[in-house]
Amino acid sequence: MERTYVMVKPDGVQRNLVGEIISRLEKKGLKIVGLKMLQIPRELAELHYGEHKGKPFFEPLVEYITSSPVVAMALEGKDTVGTVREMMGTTDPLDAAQGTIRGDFGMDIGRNVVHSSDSLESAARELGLFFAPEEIIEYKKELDSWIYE
Ligand code: IDP
Ligand code: MG
Repeated sequence: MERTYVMVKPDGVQRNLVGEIISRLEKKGLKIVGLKMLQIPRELAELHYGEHKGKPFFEPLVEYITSSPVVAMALEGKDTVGTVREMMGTTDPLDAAQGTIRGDFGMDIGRNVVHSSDSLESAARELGLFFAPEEIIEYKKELDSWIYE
């Protein structure tokens, strides 16, 4: 089992896409093990997107992600990092396949609705940035045995 960090970005929240996005992930069979809304402080945004510091889109990206609340999630399941990346689609929504979240709901690379970790290492790092250990809850669901053999 893997855990990944997923976030509905400010545009997703403003455009009433929180339920739709959580619903897709939930229906796939991913288990929500952490969930909250927050307004990201600048320092946290700069840490989260640290790998992009110095790039031309860094400053607008930090402005965007701190402009309005986000919904942060920890999701658990088999091969979860890769699965959610596929469900999310490529960075530019205009290139993203139809049927993916970005492909279905986005029009601009600077407003691409959702974030998810790109590797197990970034997942661990990002989950650590956004959730305190006690905010991630390990629990059993009756449905587990209907989702995994
Ligand atoms: P990802 O979100 O698909 O992992 P990254 O390359 O890690 O894509 O970029 C992080 C975020 O930075 C993107 O989701 C997008 O919001 C923003 N971004 C990336 N490239 C550009 C760009 O060329 N112009 C504007 N924003 C960008
Ligand atoms: Mg990325």
